[in-house]
Amino acid sequence: MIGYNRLRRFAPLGVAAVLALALAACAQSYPNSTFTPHSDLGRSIDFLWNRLMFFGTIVFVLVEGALIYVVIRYRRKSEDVTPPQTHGHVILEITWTLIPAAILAFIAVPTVRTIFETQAPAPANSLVINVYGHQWWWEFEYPEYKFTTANEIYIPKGRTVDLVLHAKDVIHSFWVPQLAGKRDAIPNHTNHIWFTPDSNMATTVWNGFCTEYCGDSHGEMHFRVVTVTPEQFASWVTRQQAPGFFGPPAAPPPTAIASASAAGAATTKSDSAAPAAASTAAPAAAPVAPVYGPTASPALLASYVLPHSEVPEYAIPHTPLPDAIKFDDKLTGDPAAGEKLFVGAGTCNACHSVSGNPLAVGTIGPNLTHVGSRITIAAGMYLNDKAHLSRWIKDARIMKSGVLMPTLGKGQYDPQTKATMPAGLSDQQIADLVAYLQALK
Ligand code: HEC
Ligand SMILES: [Cu+2]
Repeated sequence: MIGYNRLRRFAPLGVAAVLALALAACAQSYPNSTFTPHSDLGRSIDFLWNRLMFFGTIVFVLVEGALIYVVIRYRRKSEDVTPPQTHGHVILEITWTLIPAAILAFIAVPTVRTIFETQAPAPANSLVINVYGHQWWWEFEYPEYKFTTANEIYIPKGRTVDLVLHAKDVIHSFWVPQLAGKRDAIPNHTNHIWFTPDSNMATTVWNGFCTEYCGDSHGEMHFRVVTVTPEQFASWVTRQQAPGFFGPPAAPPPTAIASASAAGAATTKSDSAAPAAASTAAPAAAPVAPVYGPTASPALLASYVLPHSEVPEYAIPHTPLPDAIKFDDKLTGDPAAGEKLFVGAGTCNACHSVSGNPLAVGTIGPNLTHVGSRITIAAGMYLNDKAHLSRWIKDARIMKSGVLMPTLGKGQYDPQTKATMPAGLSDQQIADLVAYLQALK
């Protein structure tokens, strides 16, 4: 028998364990927890888990209880007495083979049913999104709407999404804990994962991860899923389909405004002066320096994108800026100059696309057509703002280990080639590029 003293010795331990459990239950929210699913797929997996946990706990308590009882009841009571020795017990052995077999069969039924349910082809009217895992970022293509984006997807609540998983290099795995996953993205093999986000859930952001080790920056291969209403989704799609543009329509330069108003005055004075006046006014009507991308229409600018003020705290990256990269943050950039640099001499356009710009069709890096409206850069590693963008362009390889994007800042050290860039972009040129990228809303 356990003595009273021994019980008293273990009591504080027991109390501490109970308290720890109770405190754990007080914690607020776990944004990356699978235990609060917001989709049909998430719930069916959660159901399976809960069920197995429930019956598993019963088996555990029974088996451990029996074990502890036997250990105490039949322990060797003194050095001189040998406990009775038994060999073999046919009925007992048959029983402890049959019971686990029955338990396994019992578990197998719901498990196999769920596997078949979730492996079946997606319903016909699903929203198809082609997912390509890259080291270390995600490419997302919406074939129905004919556009491509990276590291961030919007999906309408209540409509089934069918994610078609591919990989461009090594095996990756797709996981959004509160919505869906995990399922592997494998080179030369197509996997599907489909689910329907709850129609009554919030318009908000969910964290997604790569969950198959894929190299250096596997831990920094995140993405964001934004669940929106069908109306917000339709509006967001019109923005994504539009070519990369420069923000609000450019105002005509002051001299053009002056000549246009002069021409207007001339027309009211006499009809005979009108043809001459019209010819001088003509240049004023032409938009100013659209370069390659068209300027934004107000309707397009009004199209939906989740306001950054509504992004929940858990979806905002806090990776600190590396000290090794110095950048003059006071510089202001010129987006038009930035665009010229972007397509000049294969600097960025060798790897990046900006739709609408025939000179920027690279596919090695993320599509940047609307990069200015994204929450993060570098697959969720950094906040998408001037400080991070500029340092990223200056030395991406210090910002994120192993990236394909080269070190581009003049005089910067490239940790992959272990060389210092003799030539390269100046801080002013980088500021121009940042202004351009930020304008690509
Ligand atoms: C050799 C190909 C290559 C070149 C050249 C290149 N990039 Fe990249 N870029 C990449 C790759 C690959 C990534 C993705 C890295 C990651 O997140 O792991 C990337 C990521 C980015 C991102 C972050 C995008 C996002 O949504 O996460 C920006 C912004 C960017 N590059 C801008 C530029 C600019 C500006 C230039 C030219 C000055 C440039 N890149 C040149 C390959 C390249
Ligand atoms: Cu990975």
